[in-house]
Amino acid sequence: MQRDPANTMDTDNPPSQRSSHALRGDYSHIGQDYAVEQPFAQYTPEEHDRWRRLYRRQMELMPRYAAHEFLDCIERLDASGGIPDFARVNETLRKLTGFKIFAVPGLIPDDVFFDHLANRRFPVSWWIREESELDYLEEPDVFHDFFGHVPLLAHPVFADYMQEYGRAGPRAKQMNAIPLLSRLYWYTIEFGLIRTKDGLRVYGAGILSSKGETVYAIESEKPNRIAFDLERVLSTEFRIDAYQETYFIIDSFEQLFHETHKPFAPLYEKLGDRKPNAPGAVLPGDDVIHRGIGAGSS
Ligand code: HBI
Ligand code: FE
Repeated sequence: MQRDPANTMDTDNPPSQRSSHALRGDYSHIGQDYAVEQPFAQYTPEEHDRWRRLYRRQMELMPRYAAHEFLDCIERLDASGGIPDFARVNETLRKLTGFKIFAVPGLIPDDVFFDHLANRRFPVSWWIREESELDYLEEPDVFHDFFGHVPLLAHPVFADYMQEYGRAGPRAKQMNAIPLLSRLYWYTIEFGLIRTKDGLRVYGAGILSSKGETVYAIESEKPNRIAFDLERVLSTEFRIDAYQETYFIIDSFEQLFHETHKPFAPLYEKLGDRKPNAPGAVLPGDDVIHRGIGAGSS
C-alpha cells in the first residue's frame, strides 16, 4: 500500500528542504530532476535475495490475477535474478515504447513527477524494503516501483496513457486540481482492474506489488467494483492506509488513453468545490459490477 504522494508532497517545499523524517530516502544528492545514480554495485547479496523472494512470490500469483498485458511485458524485462540494473532495462524499454526509468530516493514533487511522465521518464525508488517490511511498507521502494509500474511501460498503449497523464499535470496545477488528477492516477495506474475474457484482472501497480491486495482486489466480497467513469473517479477520495474500498474497472488500455483526451478543465470546474465521494460510496449512476459488503459499502 503506498502513501498518496499527492497528499504528502508539498510541491512548494520539495523533499530536499523537508525535515528528514518526512520522507525516507536520501535527498541530499539529487539533481534538478530529483534523479540520482542507481547504486547498483552497492546492493548486498541479502538485498538481491530479498528481491528474488518478493519477485517469485508475486509471480506465483500473476498468471491467475494479472492483466495479460502485464504478464507479456514482465517476461521481457528479465528481472527475476535480482534487483534489476536500470540501465540494462532501459535498453529494452527504449526499443518498445521509448520510456526510460531512472533512480530517485523516493517520492518527488507532483510537478516534477508529471513532467517526467510527459517526457516518457518514470522515477523508480532505488532502495529495497527491509525484511520486516516484506508485506507492507508505506513508501514506494524498488519492488513496488519496478515490479508494479515498470512492466506496463513496455506496453505501447499504456505508455501513451502514462505520457498523456503527465501532460495533464500543468493544467491541473494551474487550476488547483492536482488532488483530483491524483485520484485518476490512484484508481487506474495504482489500483486499476481490467475486464477480460477470463474475468477481472489486475493492472494497478499498488495491487500487483502487494501479495495480499492482489488476491483481495479480485476475490474479496468486501470492496465495490464499479465500471470506470472519468468524472466519478476524479470526484472520489481514496484510502492510503488500507486496501481500497472501491476498485474501478476498465475494458481496455485504449479506453484509458482516450479518457485522457477529454477536456479535464470543465470537470475540474464542475467538481472543484463539490464535496468528494467517500471511498466506499455507491452512487445511483454507477454501473456496479459488484456491490461490496465491506465497511465502506453504503
Ligand atoms: N513520486 N517517486 C514518485 N513516485 C510516484 O508515483 C509519485 C511521486 N510523486 C507524486 C506522485 N506520484 C503523484 O503526483 C501521483 O500519485 C499523482
Ligand atoms: Fe506507485
